[in-house]
Amino acid sequence: MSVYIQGGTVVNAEQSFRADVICEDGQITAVGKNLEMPGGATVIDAGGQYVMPGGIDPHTHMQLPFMGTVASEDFESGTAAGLAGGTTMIIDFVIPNPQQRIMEAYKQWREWAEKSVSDYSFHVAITWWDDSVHEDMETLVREHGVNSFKHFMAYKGAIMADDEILVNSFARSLELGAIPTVHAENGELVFRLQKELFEKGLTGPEAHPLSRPPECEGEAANRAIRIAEVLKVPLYIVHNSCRQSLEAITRARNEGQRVFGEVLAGHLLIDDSVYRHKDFDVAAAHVMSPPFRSTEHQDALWRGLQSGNLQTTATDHCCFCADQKAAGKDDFRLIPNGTGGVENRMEVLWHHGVSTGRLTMNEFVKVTSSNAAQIFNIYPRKGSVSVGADADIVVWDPEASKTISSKTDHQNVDYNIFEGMEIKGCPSHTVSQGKLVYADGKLNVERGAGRYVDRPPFATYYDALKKQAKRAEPVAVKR
Ligand code: DUC
Ligand code: ZN
Ligand code: ZN
Repeated sequence: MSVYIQGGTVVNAEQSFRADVICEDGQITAVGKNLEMPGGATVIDAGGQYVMPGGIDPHTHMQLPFMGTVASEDFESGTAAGLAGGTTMIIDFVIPNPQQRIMEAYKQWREWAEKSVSDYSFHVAITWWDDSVHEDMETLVREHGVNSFKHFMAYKGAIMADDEILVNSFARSLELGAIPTVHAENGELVFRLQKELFEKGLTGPEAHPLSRPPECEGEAANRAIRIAEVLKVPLYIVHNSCRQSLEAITRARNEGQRVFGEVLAGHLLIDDSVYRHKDFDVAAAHVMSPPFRSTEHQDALWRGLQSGNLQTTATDHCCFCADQKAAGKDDFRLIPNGTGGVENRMEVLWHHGVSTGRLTMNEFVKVTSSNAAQIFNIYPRKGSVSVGADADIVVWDPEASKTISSKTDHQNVDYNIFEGMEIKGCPSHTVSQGKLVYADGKLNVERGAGRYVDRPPFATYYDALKKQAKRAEPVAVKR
């Protein structure tokens, strides 16, 4: 099976150039001018279009059991929606229940994900601590291609990781050559504010952002950063939504600390007025954590992306339909947290990022694909249009336009947070593992075709970090 992408402009993170691209047996086998077409190849005419690495969404939650229900988008529908939007790989999350053996949860998620139509991988959440967690982390890194562990600093009474868990897990991550990641919100403060607001009679979705102010996020981001600093381990902070957490990241990076930051397409483009919408269903459809913020924060996040202090974009795709959101009709604390977007991330970022001049095309490739591949150690297998890379490619038509709507998208959720947004610049074709899976608005995917992608540990760099940590050891005074 081969695909010949003819006459386009290849856009990688580091450069753009005119070239044809040949994909054979799942890999890119040639990139150059006037290449000879392999016999029987599927031809994509990319004249006037950009040929870019398929997107990597490093933060999704397909069919997540959460807050008494299960996310409506499963691995099959969710990865298909991703392909329709040019995203050819997701990194989802295994989230064990506290006290559940993490290997058991990992196996469960692997089974659920077998029906994926595009490639995928898993971060594994550390929601509790004992010797079995310590042991299973090693098994996951050494035998199962996991190089990142996630910590929820919020969701008290459920999956929240307190400082003891953070310290144990961050230290273990360094030993194993894995990167810790955090959802940074101070769960104790959120719990208290939620209770206070509810008792004052604020029971609707308008209370959601008030219960999770930016200061709660800034505090948690800074705490995680300082813990990582003391333990000398790199850190990745997911879904930064506000100036406060960006400032904590920027400060740490300026001090030479290895801290990475992710931003969601939704946080860049949607403001907190949505929570004051008169219709409960609309307001509840936007309930996710951390919440959408005021425009002051959006401006800061764009600057973070432009300056390179935020490196990746994601969606936190975690879909719940209106009947599920209705669980919180009388109590905003019970609205299942989550919104979609895996299908729209790349097009809204192109429209609001590249077309506005905030990002160059190469920066767009970095923040939608290559940086995630590098941070999670799968580059250049993913995140690059180059010989030897996986043939995961999006052909981008800068002239195509559309209006985003849940009526026409492929996501399995009844509300699209970008509903009605008019955008210019969309994928015309998506190639996944060397097969043309999306063209002319139609998907042609195969259940189960997606592969689990192993992500190796960061051995060499971490060896140096461990030595550095050793050198810093204090010497006892002999008396
Ligand atoms: N935030 C959400 O909105 N949903 C899933 C988990 C999370 O952290
Ligand atoms: Zn989160
Ligand atoms: Zn999440």
